[in-house]
Parts: sequence; structure tokens; C-alpha cells
Amino acid sequence: ASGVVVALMLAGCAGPGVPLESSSATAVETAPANAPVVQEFSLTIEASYPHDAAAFTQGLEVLPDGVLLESTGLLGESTIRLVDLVSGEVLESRPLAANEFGEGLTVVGDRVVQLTWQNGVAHTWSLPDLEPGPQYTYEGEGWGLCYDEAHDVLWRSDGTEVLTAHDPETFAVTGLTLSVTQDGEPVHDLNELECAPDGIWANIWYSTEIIRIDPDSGAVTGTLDASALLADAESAGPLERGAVLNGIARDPISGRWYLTGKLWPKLYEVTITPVG
Ligand code: DDQ
Ligand code: CA
Repeated sequence: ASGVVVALMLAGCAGPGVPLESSSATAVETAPANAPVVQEFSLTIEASYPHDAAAFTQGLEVLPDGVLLESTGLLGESTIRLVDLVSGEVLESRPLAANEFGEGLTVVGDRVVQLTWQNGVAHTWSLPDLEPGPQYTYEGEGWGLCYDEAHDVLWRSDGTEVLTAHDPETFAVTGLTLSVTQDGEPVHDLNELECAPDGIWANIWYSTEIIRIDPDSGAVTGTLDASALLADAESAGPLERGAVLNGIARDPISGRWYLTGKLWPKLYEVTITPVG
């Protein structure tokens, strides 16, 4: 709806991108090509599963055969782990060093790349055994990570509105960055990420809002209110202050979506549908 309003406002002035001959009835109804259309989504909880309420979830992805890959944070408690989706049982877990704070992770082929928050180190692990591989260093903070196969880059969030592209093999910065904006305003605190065929999905720190980002422009193309999950997660008892929504994963085979939070007792399978 906001695109129509913008189009009507623009129609009144002969600004750049509005050719004079476009002042016809048809042009009035046509939104400018660069006006982002933000689709509102809503979610339905399809199932909920037990989740380790001691896991400070920082990264989440779906592997084949009902196994989740999860990264946990906090100093002295950071891990990379394989988790059975249905039972929530931790199948395999490897600790990070005591001074490392685990963050987002993603799968590239047969290995995992896992960020740390302020350590400047990215770990790699083999799949499915989680044997440690080469480590990489990078500048700045590590929050979320996802592998964008179409652009063949890893996108890293760092708590600001910027996503930084890294080479999926060497982890070197490619020089490409995305500045994420909604209605021209920066959207910061981008945290856990999930690269999907329709864009980059990000949950926003300390909020229950999830957004979808256009990987070519950085424009927000969708919003999802996930507050129903926090309400459910809290229904069994109050959560700690840091226990915020974090962890978005899409099963690349089934297309199903899974969401959880830091220190949440449950993990949810949800369907995401456009509103209106
Ligand atoms: N980050 O993951 C958003 C990048 C940083 C989280 C920092 C949380 C601080 C510790 C909170 C302790 C709550 C039990
Ligand atoms: Ca993810």
C-alpha cells in the first residue's frame, strides 16, 4: 500500500525518474521502479520441539535427516553441535575455546563455517563429524552468517545495518557489502541470518521482528512478526533477559522453517504466509 502512496505523491511533481509524458492516468498508478514493496508475512506454529534451554543459540541450520546444526555462545559455554530435531537431544557437541563466544554459522558443501562474536576468528568444521578444519580471521564483529549460493558469497552480519560478503572458500572479504534499509532508513542489529531462494532472512536483536532482504539492493522486501513464538516460549515460565528470539533455519529440501531463541525451551516449525 505504501508504494501506491509514494506513486501518488511522486505523480504530483516532475522529479527525477518521472518523465513529463508520464503524467497520464496509467503512470499515476505505476509505482517508481525503485520503490521497494514490503510484503507483510505472518506465521503459524506447525509443531514445537524440545530445545536445550541452556543453549545460548547463535546460529541455526537444517541438515538432512532431521538433524539441526546449532552454534551456541557465552564465554566458556560456546559450542558447535548437532541436534536431533524431534527430541532436541544433542547428538554431537564440540566446545570452542573458553575465551571464544560462538556466533552464526552456515554450511558450505561438506563443511561448516562458524563465527565468533568479538574474537575475529571463524572456525570451520567437517560434516558430519565436526572435525576442526582451518580457521580464518576477519575484521569486526561476527553475528549472523549464511551462504548465498546464487551469489556464491557468505553474508556476515555484525550488529549494524551492513552485511559483508566473504568468499565461501577462503573467507576473504570480497569487497561487496549490503546496506540494509527499509523505506530508506537503515535497519541495524541484524542478527541470525538465513539465505533462502527469495532473499536473506534476518532476525533483529532484542526484537521479535524478522525481515527479508533483497541481496542485490539491501532493501527490506518483507517483514514477519514472530512475537507469538516468544509468547509461547515464555508460557512455561519467565525467560532470562538475554533470552531473545535468535535462530532461523530453512530446510533446503522440504522448505520448512524452524525458529528458536537463546535459552528458549522450545524450537518451532512454522509456516510463513503473505498477509493480504
Ligand atoms: N550477540 O550475540 C548479539 C552478538 C551478542 C550477545 C551478547 C549477550 C551478552 C550476554 C548476555 C547474558 C544473558 C544470560
Ligand atoms: Ca540460519
